[in-house]
Amino acid sequence: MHIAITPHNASQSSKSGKSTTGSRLSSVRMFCTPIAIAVLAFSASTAMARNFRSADVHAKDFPTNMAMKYMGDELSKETSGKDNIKVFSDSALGSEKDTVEQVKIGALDMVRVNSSAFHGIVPESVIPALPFLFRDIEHFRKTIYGPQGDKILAAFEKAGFVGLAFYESGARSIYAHKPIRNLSDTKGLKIRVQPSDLMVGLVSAMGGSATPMPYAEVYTGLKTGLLDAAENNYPSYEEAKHYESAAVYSETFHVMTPEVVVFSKKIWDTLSKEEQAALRKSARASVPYYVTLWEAKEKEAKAAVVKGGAKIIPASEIDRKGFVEAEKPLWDKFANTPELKSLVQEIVNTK
Ligand code: GTR
Repeated sequence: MHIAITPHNASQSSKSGKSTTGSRLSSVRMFCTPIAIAVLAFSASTAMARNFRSADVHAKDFPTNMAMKYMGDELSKETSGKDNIKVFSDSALGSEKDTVEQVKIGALDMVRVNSSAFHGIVPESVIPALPFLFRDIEHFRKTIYGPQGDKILAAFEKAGFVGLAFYESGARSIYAHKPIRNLSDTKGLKIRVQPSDLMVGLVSAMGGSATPMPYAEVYTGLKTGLLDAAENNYPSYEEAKHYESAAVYSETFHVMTPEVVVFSKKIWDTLSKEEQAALRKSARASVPYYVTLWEAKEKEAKAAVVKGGAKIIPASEIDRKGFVEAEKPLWDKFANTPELKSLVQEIVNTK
């Protein structure tokens, strides 16, 4: 029987310098009856307060981080003040790739990243990032906050992660020093992408030269001319001040890759059933809270970049048909098993 009483961030030292966790373990060995085990496991799981550490590349007041704070408050209520969440914002713990690796090995409890950070790890995570998959935000919400999203979240488990929630991230568009209206405008441009094979493929299909790099480095990349362009939603375009050097935002709306909140499976397995249920419940509760903040943020950010001098090329001026045709082969390339294809079909068929 496995008794989970050693969460790495909740160890308490006794005066002798020996950890209480350690002395509990020796008691378990001495009184290894089912009742003793149950009592000890219970007292261990009720006694240890935990402040789960989570990472994010965005600033403290960005909707993702406000939602994590909300999730922490809910978690605290659910566990009578025992558990909470501490957010490390602004890439303080590294890039999205770095923090996902920390979560995988259990060095970090949880993370909120864009799901593109999982493209190489969880094949199902690629699906909601397929270019031009969603007809609109309603289509996205019906599926990704619905049964298809649940299936994709469940798939994180095989890779050592517990998928807790998706958050929408609007649509990503290309910004450069010039307008992007059709494929001839993207040809030859050096365009920063998130480190993901799908995103590299997406830009290559537009005739661009894809340059994967972490979010925190894009500002300098654009400023120094290492990059001609990048792609993101309005809130990130504004937050990271990319509009200072790539002042034309063309509404290509090419992907709607969601944000995802994941927990380390390694640490999850040390939690009580009650804590696991409380985490799942508080993550679910954070979604409508997030959506309200996100909707307001998208509008605010768009107004702020225009105020800051950015020019917007509206979706009505973009050759969407041309981009859709160029990107369509990526669906078969990345949804390359019968299971993945049927999940894509389910999403497409959802009205
Ligand atoms: C943002 C997303 C971040 C990060 C960033 C990027 O939209 O919220 O998590 O992935 O894009 O482009 O690196």
